[in-house]
Amino acid sequence: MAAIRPTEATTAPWWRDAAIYQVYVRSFADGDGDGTGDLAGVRARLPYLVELGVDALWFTPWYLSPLADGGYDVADYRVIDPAFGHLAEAEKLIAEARELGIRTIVDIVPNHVSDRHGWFRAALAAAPGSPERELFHFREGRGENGEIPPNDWVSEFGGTPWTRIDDGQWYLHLFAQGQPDLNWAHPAVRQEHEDVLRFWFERGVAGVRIDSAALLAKDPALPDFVKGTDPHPYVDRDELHDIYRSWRAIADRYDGIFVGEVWLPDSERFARYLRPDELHTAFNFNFLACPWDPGLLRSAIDDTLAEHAPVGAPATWVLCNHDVTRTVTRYGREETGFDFAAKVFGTPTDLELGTRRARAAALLSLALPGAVYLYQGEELGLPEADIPRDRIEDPMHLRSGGVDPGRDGCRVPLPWSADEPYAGFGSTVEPWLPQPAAWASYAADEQGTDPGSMLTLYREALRLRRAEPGFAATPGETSDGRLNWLPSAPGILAFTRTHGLICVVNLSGSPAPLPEHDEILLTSVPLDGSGLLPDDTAAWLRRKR
Ligand code: TEU
Repeated sequence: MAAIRPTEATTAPWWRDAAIYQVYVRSFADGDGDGTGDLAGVRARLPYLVELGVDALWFTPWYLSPLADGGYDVADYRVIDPAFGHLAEAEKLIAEARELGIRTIVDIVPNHVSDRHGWFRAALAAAPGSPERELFHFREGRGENGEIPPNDWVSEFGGTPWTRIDDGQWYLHLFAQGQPDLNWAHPAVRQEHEDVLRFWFERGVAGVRIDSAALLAKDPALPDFVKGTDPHPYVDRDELHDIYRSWRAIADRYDGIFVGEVWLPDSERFARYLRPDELHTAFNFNFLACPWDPGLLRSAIDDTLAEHAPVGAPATWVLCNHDVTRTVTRYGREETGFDFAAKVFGTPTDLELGTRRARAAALLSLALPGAVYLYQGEELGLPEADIPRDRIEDPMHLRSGGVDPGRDGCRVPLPWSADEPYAGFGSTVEPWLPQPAAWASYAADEQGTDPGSMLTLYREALRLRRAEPGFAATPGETSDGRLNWLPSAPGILAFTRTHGLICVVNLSGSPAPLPEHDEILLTSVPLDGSGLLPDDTAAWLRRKR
């Protein structure tokens, strides 16, 4: 039933070249009609994911949560939020997907818990200095009456990362107020997370995505932040590597894998997380944030491969996720790179241009050596949605005083069928985030029968990527770095993989000749017969000799 790669590639570990689909459960499909996506919705859509041709699903947090940050505020790791379903259903989903050849990756958020988590409630009920408070970072404030936060850090979501409670102490939260940071110097914190890993591996998951993986460890003195200080008081501290080594030992017992969310500009520091006894993979944010520019893309690809090679880890290629501007929108703007700080309301966007580039970028990223991540709706070419301001729930927006548009624009419930209410999301009431008026025109059912749709392109590309041995990781080869640039004109990215496969992308501004080839496997838009590749277009070719 599950398609497996032909011949020689069958023994390379699956995660070295997997296509992994990110499911934002709340917005994927609504099985019970209440306006929120759920596990029943995912189970009903498994055939769609099989047809799409993905190897694994990464589920954003599905645990019990008051949703102060879309589920990244976890109240209990061993309980599925009732809005999504229940534990037995998650187990069923994991098993059903596996039967269909699709593995499951769960999302663990070790930096913080929800303020409704049992540990934090106990800490609030206990006295300053109590063992319960030791699991978090509680401190006295500064100033005459302790009215000034304990240090000058800034929350990842803006404002101070400290909240004062009734007895006068403050607690640290690098993200929203409802996400108190755990004290990773405490052995009980380590013990608990190791148990949680075992809990999910025991339930058949194949991997774990580690949220904010470089932020867990803090300088115990929690000093003010002095720019340029090394080590940083809370980013990329050496203590983390010991934590991930013990996690790796657990994963190895279950044949499980990790993908770390590691945003670090320094590639040498980044690669340290990917040493053979630490994480298997980490997200490649340099590629995700890279503008649509041939020189910058080529350097991002080269740098990525060069930084992974010495540690033997496969690269990951990501164009979009639940935190960033949707690909077709980003590429249709003047600034085609991604930067949290640059997000503003009302940015002019040329969606036709953005979509054309996103189609080419899909073929580029799917042709690169390593694993590739695809965010739900990317295969439908969904644009970033404008959410009415009074409906935005994202704490990034709320904590910016309404200035930052936040991340809800990429989290809108998916359109499944053009003719059904709420574009077939499954709800009988309005979904938790409103869908734009044009949403039905992106519906999966219509795209599925349209040869020119984004969905058809992704299906075809994923099918070829799986069928062609030239796209696969080679067993025994640890760098997966088999990419050779072809000499080409300025603005053209052209490279070969093995078995004669060629990927070429034209960013030169005008039509360009195709590299020498015997066969055209796939193009991001139909070619006109002139033998030229139009601007902002990609092709997969084969050369027999
Ligand atoms: O994102 C982490 C995150 O937001 C930071 O890495 C930030 O993007 C970076 O420091 C740039 O400033 C994860 C989740 O993906 C996100 O949805 C959550 O809101 C966040 O963690 C908190 O759990």
